[in-house]
Amino acid sequence: CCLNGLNLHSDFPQLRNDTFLRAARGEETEHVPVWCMRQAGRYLTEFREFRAGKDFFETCQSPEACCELTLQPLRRFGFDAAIIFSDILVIPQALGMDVQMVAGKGPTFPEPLKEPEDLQRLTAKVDVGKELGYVFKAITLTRHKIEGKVPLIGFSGAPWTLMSYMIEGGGSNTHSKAKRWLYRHPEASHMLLTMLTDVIVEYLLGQVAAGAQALQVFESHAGILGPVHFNEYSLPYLRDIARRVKDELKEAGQDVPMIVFAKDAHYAVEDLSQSHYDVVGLDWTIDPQSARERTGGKVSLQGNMDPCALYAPKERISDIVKKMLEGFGTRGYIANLGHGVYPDMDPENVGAFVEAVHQHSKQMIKKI
Ligand code: 1CP
Repeated sequence: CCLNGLNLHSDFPQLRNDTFLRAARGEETEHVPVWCMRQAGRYLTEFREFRAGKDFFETCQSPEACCELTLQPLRRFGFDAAIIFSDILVIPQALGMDVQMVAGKGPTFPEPLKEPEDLQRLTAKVDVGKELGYVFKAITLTRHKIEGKVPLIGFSGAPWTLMSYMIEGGGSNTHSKAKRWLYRHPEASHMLLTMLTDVIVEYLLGQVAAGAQALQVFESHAGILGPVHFNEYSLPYLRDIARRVKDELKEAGQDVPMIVFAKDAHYAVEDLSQSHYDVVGLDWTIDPQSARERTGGKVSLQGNMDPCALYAPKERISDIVKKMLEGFGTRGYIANLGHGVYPDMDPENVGAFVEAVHQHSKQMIKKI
């Protein structure tokens, strides 16, 4: 009935395709499951039409809109999982920060954190159910409307990635304002990361209670940290999140796979494979075979085709997918891109990617 004091939703339609969940646990499958980061996005005409004239975060706050946008890519392609339509920046909003999505510019914080004193502006004890209940509602609704076709993934940004947005005030190439804090204000940095971690843990548990069947944590800005800073400001918090979420889930008798995606953190692949996550997501800068060797079968792997390979002709995509499958092997593997689909990509090529994963992997598995 309960998870961390939260009401566990049940009575969902029975899951008909659990390939993604089995692969996450390293179990046998008939084909390699596949989904794409940003599979709900602007490369789809129906997405652009639906979003036209609507504010981005208002869209995120509407459970019906999130449900529709989550389901759109499933109507076109044979994806083996869906990811709830939302954004990682709903957490800074829940902490009391103003975040707007500015057309042509991306997410913008009119009043970013500048100095440690600014931490006092943040809500000390966030009521996650109240501030982010709209995400939980979106998950419950979508889990019903998905009709058991595929599992639904919930997600959160990781502490360092969220911290960097809160200080930079938006996207950045250098992340120098946020990194300045790491060098100049290490204590305040740890304070902020701890605050974020506490909210993220509750937020992820709330998503499971609402119906999420897997969880992904996005450390999208890992690459800007070197190994030393990653070990101090990212990894301990990623570990803490997985351990705390897993402990609570275990107590509630829930088995929900967790995925960590630390973009451009190839130096940390061994550590990530021992950080309590079931799956390590990889970007395209790491070779599949060496990722396997370095993680030694301890976890499942997810990724990692260069998104730009979707610009290639379809036959070429098929060849690239075949090589990728041969590199990772078909067991304990979830095919994905190494980052999200870009808005100018051809949906047909996304379809070709999905088809190629299914077709080649079925043949490879038959031969074993
Ligand atoms: O108007 C629009 O539609 C804007 C484009 C867009 C979309 C489709 C944004 C703005 N966010 C999203 C949805 C989203 N964001 C999803 C759900 C959809 C899906 O994946 O199918 C998810 C999982 C995210 C997560 C997210 N948001 C991340 C982590 C993944 C990653 O890309 O590394 C990050 C970094 C963000 C911040 C963000 N939101 C949007 C943009 C353009 C950005 C990046 C800004 C920047 O740093 O430049």
